[in-house]
Amino acid sequence: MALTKNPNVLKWVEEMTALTKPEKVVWIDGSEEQLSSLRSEAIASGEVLELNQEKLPGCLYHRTLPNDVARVEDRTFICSKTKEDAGPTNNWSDPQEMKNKLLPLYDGVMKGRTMYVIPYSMGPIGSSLAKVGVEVTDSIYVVLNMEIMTRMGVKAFENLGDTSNDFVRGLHSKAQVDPENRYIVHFPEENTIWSINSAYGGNVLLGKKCFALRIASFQGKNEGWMAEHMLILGIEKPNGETKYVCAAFPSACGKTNLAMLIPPEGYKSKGYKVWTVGDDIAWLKPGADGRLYAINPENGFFGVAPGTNVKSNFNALESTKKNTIFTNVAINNADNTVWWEGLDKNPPEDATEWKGAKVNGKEFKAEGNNLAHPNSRFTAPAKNCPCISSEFDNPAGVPVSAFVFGGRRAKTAPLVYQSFDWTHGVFVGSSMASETTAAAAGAVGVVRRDPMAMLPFCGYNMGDYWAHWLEMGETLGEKAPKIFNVNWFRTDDEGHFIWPGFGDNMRILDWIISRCENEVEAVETPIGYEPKPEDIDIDGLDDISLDTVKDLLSVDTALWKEEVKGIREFYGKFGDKLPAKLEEQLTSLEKRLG
Ligand code: GTP
Ligand code: SPV
Ligand code: MN
Repeated sequence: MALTKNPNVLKWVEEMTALTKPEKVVWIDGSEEQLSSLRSEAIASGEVLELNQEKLPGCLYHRTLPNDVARVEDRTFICSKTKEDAGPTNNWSDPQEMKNKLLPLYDGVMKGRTMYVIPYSMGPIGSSLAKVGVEVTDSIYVVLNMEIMTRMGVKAFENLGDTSNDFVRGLHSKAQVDPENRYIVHFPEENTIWSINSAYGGNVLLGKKCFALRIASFQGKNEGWMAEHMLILGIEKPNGETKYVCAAFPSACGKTNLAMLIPPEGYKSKGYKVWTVGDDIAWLKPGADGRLYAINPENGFFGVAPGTNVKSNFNALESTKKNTIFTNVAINNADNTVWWEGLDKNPPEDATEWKGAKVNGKEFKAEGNNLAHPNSRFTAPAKNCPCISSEFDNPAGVPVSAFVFGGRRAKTAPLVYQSFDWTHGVFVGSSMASETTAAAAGAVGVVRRDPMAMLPFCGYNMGDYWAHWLEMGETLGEKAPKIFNVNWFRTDDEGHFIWPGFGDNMRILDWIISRCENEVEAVETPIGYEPKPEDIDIDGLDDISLDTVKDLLSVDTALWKEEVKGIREFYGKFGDKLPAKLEEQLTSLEKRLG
């Protein structure tokens, strides 16, 4: 039975039903009763497996097809009216042409299947920053994930009201999971997303990257706010004050880890605490006091499993102990629990690897194979997280003191630096680069420009996006967050990471907060303000000396001159969409480098 009287929703769901021709339509109300029966149905059909219910209560396992394990950037489209509106960094197709291509694929695709109608809110119900979406899908796995990742069910319709047309329409069908006909398509002017032939998270949980970044970034430009690929964390100081930081790192470059970090002993004993508001996406809007406020539109974590362990990310691991869905990790058959690379040093002997083959895990690994896919993930409720912020559900969001950009750079970028001002900070974000990871299909480890970590997620022309950032700076004026850049991934000559990272990144956050409070001086370099090496607290770090810090902060002029060339080439793609202020910033950087 329909859960709303809203005629706009009803009309659209009717259209989608007529198109996909499901045997049955089920409206998802969000009740435990309905969810529990869907879980049983998915377990009975083998779509998900039930894990050890004593050790992992409420936890499920899911395996996707080997050809469907990550986002597919080459099959992701922004179908704005004109190619120029999508810009040089997005795949574009004329909206009508794309529809003509996809309509035959959707025609009757749900015959014999059930169509689930999922109402959901991105952001706390009742928040003026929150927005409603409706996703129709033929996958129970999607329903169960959306339950964790969003505020799902009839309460979202109550928030929408009986007449509003302000909701994002998401159509998903796994169809035949055919990679040749896989499309992830956005129509920003129509608040519409069409996804077909995939069952992997980022391609099918349409509230996440598709809505909360690609569609929302476009809405934000038009409505005076921002949707960013950023974690949100609070640093509580010994005096009880909490300062909020948002950080944008590309996929699989450390957002979840930083968002949940546990401070080193020295900081803990002084009384520092870190609280998680979000680990992937931030929606930001100026508040009544003129400062920028952030909400996390999500309600759970879709986190990278490999590398997560008690030491690297205790809080993420704790979050996955109940009511979590694991996708493409390995199963330890001895006790029907999960395992992934980096969980511990003991791969299970009796294992099922991520593709489903039973193997001797120790031998399998000795032969150089991965038991879990490098982009295997957990979907965990935010409320499971031991360090979840008390502000997580605050409809007003949290005031942001600093923005931090960062990526994986073996050499060029130093451990940390601060931009000279907002405009220079926008330049720093716009010229970010990082090595690619397993989060998207394609080569791993290739350095590419990834402005603001939004290259795969900006729903309109990136030149206009930078202009929007510059305008936001003008609106916020003196109250704008300070902008920084970090790099946890500098390597030595043997390719080992020099900086210990993880919890020790607190030492860098400390400097960042101190700069925001004008509590510490900095050194002016050609690329920005850097810490005096002695201002980075390395107390308790065995392998890091003052000289290592100096080395991590060094700026290699020759490399940076190459960097300038790379940025100029990248900027060249944008033609007259490139804001003049960014061009000026590049010229000034070149001059400063001499
Ligand atoms: P998405 O969910 O794809 O957006 O990724 P993310 O940015 O949240 O990345 P995540 O925190 O899951 O980290 C991805 C990988 O980076 C994991 O394998 C981590 O172990 C590794 N990593 C995270 N933080 C650090 C760090 O400070 N130093 C080093 N060397 N590795 C890190
Ligand atoms: C990312 O790739 O940045 C993710 C995972 O956070 S996905 O939901 O697949 O986009
Ligand atoms: Mn992400």
